[in-house]
Amino acid sequence: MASEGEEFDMEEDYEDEGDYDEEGEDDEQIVDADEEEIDEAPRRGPGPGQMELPAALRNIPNIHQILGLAPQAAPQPAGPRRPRVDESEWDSLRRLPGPTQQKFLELLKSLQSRQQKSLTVLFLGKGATGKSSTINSILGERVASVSALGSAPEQVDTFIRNSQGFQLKLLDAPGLLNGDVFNEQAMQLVVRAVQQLKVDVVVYVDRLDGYRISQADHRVLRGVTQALGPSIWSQTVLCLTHGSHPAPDGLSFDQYLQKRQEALLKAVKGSGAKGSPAVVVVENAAKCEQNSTNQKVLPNGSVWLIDLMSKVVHCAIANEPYEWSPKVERMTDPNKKRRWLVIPILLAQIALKKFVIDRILEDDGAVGDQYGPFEPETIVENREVLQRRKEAAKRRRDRERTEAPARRAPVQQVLEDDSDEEDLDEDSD
Ligand SMILES: Nc1nc2c(ncn2[C@@H]2O[C@H](COP(=O)(O)OP(=O)(O)O)[C@@H](O)[C@H]2O)c(=O)[nH]1
Ligand SMILES: [Mg+2]
Repeated sequence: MASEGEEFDMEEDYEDEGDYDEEGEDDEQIVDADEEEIDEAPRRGPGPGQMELPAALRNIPNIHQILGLAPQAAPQPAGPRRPRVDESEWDSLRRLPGPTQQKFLELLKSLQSRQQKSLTVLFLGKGATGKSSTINSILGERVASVSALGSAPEQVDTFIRNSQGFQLKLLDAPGLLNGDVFNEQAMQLVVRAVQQLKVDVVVYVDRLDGYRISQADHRVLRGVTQALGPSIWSQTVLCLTHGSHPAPDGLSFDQYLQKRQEALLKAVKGSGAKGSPAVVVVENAAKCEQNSTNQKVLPNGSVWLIDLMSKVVHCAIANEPYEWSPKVERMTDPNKKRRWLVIPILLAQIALKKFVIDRILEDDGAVGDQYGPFEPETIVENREVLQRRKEAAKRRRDRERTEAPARRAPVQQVLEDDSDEEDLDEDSD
């Protein structure tokens, strides 16, 4: 068995790129997403009077003047890619083995019988774990672009397939790790996507063939919990790809899976998750074993595509759809967590000014001015005046409180107020 801290050599599995079961696929229909976009992009060739130089000459300084050619325009950087939305009838469902098709339709019907006409599933995880490949496996067509190195943080792509009045919506998110750092930018793209629709289930994708949970894994899990809220995990299915990888060190497949899922679930819990996701193992590669009805099976005989869809649908049935709310952000964003303290602190500051600082300043005015302290007798007099003013103000407030203001004649009120002022003036004299 690999020692603690060691991980599988991933290179071996990267060779599987493009090695999908395309049985019955019409190759002409399957267009790689990236190719499609490159074709649509306007081509930028040399303009009139310009000539494309051989690569060897391009770096020679002033080569265009030397050859008497118009300089070539600097290449324009490509803008960010727009999110891709691919919607069509789910014709490719017919390419899946018969029993898988039947089970899928049954599952969709069980949702429809609960008045649910769509199922939205968001695929999350680090890059190159198999999110896009798993989407392709479910749809039965190679529509999400697969890359051995994981795609650069781009966009959340949406694949919508309609079947008999039901809509399956699969959201393919960019990888959540950038080097060793949690990819905030990718997470923001995900948050923006889920702000616009209700997600029924999240499928968090990782690989079965990993032996340890790295700091980077913890960062990603914490990042997801913070961005989407701790209860997102109760409507998540943990999907482990590369399910045919041989179990190491004489372990049975089930023991191997047990170890890996325990470690991952512990890490999920450690991220602050509420609830624990169901676990499913998948094998997207064409080399995957098949049973007598051409369904792909894991080493333990499980028909994983059916297992995956069953767990996703059960998770959707068991939970209300996830709706992003700004509360999540307030709860998890350390800057916004203590916002409620703003008003109490403000009130405390006002009270401090009124009852402490103002009184000190008032007394300060009685004991001296900018030219220095007053004579002791003046201080005593000033303090007496202050005291009388306070008492008069208090008497007036008490009177105002006890007398109904509506019953008092305005003239009487004015007279009373004036008499108070006179008292004070007399006092101060
Ligand atoms: N052997 C094997 N390879 C897989 C599996 N799933 C994905 N891959 C390969 O892993 C690489 C990354 O897959 P991709 O779907 O692009 O990952 P994403 O970045 O998470 O979308 C590709 O080379 C796939 O061929 C799987 O279950 N088994
Ligand atoms: Mg991908």
